[in-house]
Amino acid sequence: MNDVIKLRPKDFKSEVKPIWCPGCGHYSVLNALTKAFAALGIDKDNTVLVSGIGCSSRLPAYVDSYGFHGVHGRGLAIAQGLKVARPDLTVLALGGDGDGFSIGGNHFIHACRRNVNMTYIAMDNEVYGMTKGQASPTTASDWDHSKLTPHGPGVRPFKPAALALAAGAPWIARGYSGNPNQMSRILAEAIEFPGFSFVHVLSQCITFCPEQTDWKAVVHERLEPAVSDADEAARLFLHEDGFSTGLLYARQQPCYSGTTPAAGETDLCGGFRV
Ligand SMILES: Cc1ncc(C[n+]2csc(CCOP(=O)(O)OP(=O)(O)O)c2C)c(N)n1
Repeated sequence: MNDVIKLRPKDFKSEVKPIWCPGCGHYSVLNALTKAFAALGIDKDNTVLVSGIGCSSRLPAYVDSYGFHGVHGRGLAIAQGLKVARPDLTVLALGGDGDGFSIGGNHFIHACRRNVNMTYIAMDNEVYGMTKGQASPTTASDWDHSKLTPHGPGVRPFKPAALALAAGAPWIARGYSGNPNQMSRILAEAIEFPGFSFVHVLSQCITFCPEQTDWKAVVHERLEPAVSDADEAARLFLHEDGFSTGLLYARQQPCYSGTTPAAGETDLCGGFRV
């Protein structure tokens, strides 16, 4: 008889050692994700992590599954294409706030409305960590630590969850690196959700934003059940403080699965022949 071997979280870690700074929130996302994979009994051979560029986007190298390290801001485009071409795979895209909301912002809103069955994890530290601390779309307007914006970026940060909702995302949750157990549960639910699941993670960068250690005093769990009405969710996302965690919004919507190929048209390379 063949016993099914149950993998532990550490079995999902690769042999590559993370080179993130001490105290970086991304360690916690890695731990929460491998714990979620173990809890779900994820098949490594059929799982692909796709990322762009940034400290957070290094994460696929640290996981023992398939990975695709793309170019800056393009992880979602690659991940959606992969999932549509290979619906049998578990596909996750991940990266940072600079990667996902600045250069990749257009892909983000269209991924939300397209609703391909995959998970997107945005590790938001409100700064470009890898390029040493410039402002991103979620940086506070008066954050004056960067030489490029010595008086602060001067423009209002946007709220990723509100943007995701407005663009049509069917499932929106928020995690916090200081609460890896809750994050692991959120990630497991996100992977199981049949549609585009967006996990906004507050993942501190204490190297360039040491004040983010204060997040632990303001982050709070939202205890009410997830909102399923879009109007109610809009009110929630526009007025909440951005620090409420948990599954915030969930609603079943039709998924995009690509156009059905005509008989005999399953050769993906065909489209690229000249
Ligand atoms: C086309 C392009 N523009 C700019 C860069 C430089 N670059 C590399 S990482 C990065 C920002 C990463 O910040 P974020 O996505 O917030 O991730 P973090 O490092 O904070 O985890 C930038 C601007 C690049 N690699 N490619």
